[in-house]
Amino acid sequence: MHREKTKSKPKRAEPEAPPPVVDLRSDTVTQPTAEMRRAMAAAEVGDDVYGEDPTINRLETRAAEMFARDAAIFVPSGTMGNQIAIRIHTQPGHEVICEERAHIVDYEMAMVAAFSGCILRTIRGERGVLTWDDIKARIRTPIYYHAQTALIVLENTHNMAGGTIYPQPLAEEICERAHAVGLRVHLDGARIFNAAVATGKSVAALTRPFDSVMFCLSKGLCAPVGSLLVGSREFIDQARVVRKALGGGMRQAGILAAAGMIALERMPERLVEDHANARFLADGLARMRGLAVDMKTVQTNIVVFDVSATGMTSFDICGRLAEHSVLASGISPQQVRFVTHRDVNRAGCERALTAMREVVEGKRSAKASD
Ligand code: TLP
Repeated sequence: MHREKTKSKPKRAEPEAPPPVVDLRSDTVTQPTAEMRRAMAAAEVGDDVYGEDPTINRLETRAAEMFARDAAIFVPSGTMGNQIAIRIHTQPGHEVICEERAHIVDYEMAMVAAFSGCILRTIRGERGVLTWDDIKARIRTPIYYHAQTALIVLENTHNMAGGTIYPQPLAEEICERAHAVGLRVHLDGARIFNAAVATGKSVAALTRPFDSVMFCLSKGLCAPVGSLLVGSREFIDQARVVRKALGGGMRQAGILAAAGMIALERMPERLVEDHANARFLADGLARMRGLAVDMKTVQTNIVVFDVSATGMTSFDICGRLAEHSVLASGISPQQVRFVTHRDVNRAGCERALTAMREVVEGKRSAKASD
């Protein structure tokens, strides 16, 4: 019997593998390093609520030493660290002064009100920086029917202003003058190691005049979880109570501290690479029509730029970038933020620029053919 030859099926082209994602949304997306994962697996642990976790104890001692303070406490997040500090430095009914775009204003919900019973008095500072004169003008007079100013919170580096570094003489002056009139000053130093690497100053020198400092291990330093609060022994003793009240007592947390220890000892030095990549991105973006970058703000690992002249919102742009496997954040309808970190190398930055060029130029050619 004659059998019809079965036709061989035409080969279907293999679908192309999508390019790896370039994630510039934040340095919080960094993965723990292989060394961190090994240290986590081998960590010696105990119950930290009993003060018996040796790895947590080592991390806290080392952090206090690096910041030249009496003591430190490990907290699950930067947000919890800031809120614990605000609670300790204030009483319900007080005012807290900070810059208008501070993390405690925009990204910690209304916790200053809900948890500490205070209101925020915000002031716009050029590139996120307030001077003593800006602050002095907003301190409440000591009349009993005014909410009294109790605390000033500064942010170094200033995230939403574009990763700007607080000029040290201004920080020193603010702390000195604030202390002279009985106010305390807390530093949100989530990215203080970026400031230290960029200025060549130690974190101890940058933070010396502040009453308390919060810094994060989980951003450019690549630890999976955790921040520390540093300050006087009395402040840290109080912080331990408030942390527990918030449900932040974390038992065998040495697993996290083991990664944190590597973050603290080994990761700061490589932040220079992130800073160079941020510069590279900013230079490329500044050359694209419709994008405006204030190059003076590009001091560390963050690039915030204005997209209004493209005719698109930041959210449209981020959506289109995502189609090119490049992720970024729209931080206001007009502004996009790129944050560089260990998991995006120079080639990734080049891809981000190519994608941005296509998004911006694509929009222009679509307009031209309208
Ligand atoms: N910042 C995050 C977001 O919450 C915006 C980011 O992607 O940059 N202080 C500053 C200055 C921060 O930038 C952040 C996180 C925090 C505090 C809070 O830290 P976590 O996220 O650990 O609560």
